[in-house]
Amino acid sequence: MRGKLIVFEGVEGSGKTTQLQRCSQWLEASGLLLRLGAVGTRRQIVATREPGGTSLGIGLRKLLLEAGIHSTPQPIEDRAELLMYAADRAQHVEELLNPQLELGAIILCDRYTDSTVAYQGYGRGLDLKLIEQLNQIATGGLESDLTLWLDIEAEIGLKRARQRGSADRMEQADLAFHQRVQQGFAQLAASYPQRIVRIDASQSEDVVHGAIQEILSQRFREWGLGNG
Ligand code: Z5A
Repeated sequence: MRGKLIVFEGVEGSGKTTQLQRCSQWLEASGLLLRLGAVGTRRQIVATREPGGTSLGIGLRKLLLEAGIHSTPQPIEDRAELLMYAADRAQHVEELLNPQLELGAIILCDRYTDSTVAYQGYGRGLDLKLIEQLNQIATGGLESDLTLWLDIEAEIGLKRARQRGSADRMEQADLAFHQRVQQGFAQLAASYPQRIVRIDASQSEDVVHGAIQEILSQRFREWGLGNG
């Protein structure tokens, strides 16, 4: 049976990376997922991210997040940035996501198409229809099966991210930018209630992890992939 694409979304410092890692460890250890086919092979759990889920993507990620901080003095233009995220995604879908889904993997992906709507659309103010078309081209129509939106005020998320160390190019954008991004995620969650589930990410790591476990256990049962 084809696998599932589960995406973690939210503003900086919302806890996506932390929760994705915990979720991956939990899925590996829990035995929650039914085995595949008659021989009973385990489903692969694949953790990946955008930008940077392929070797091309690693190069693009470096350019996107570091340009203008250390080396090139010229800022990346907004439309150029949009196309770089799209190129990263097109490669990721073809090289990793679709082949792994065909093999039945459960993919946990740190950011996907909604980030482009939130950051380049709401944050930078680029045309939302154009972004929708570009997402369609980059993904060939591959949508997430479930998106976990870790909802937290932009200010609190940024504070967490900055406590961690030096800020990259996107983290250096002003607070108003990150608040527009946050509004973008809220708008997306309101528009796609079936696909996007909101989680209160201002709570402790353990409480957020517990909420994710509950949501995923239920979804796996609905999808016919879970035990019990
Ligand atoms: N971007 C875009 O513009 N368009 C696109 O289409 C795509 C991406 C795909 C990716 O950078 C950048 O690309 C991103 C958007 C843009 N902008 N930025 N910057 P990234 O992958 O390096 O950064 P990120 O995705 O924003 O991740 P992050 O800053 O690392 O945040 P996070 O993954 O959500 O949080 P975390 O690393 O798990 O936690 C941050 C800190 O908070 C850390 O010290 C934790 O220990 C702590 N933490 C986590 N959870 C909690 C709780 N519950 N309580 C207290 N403290 C916590």
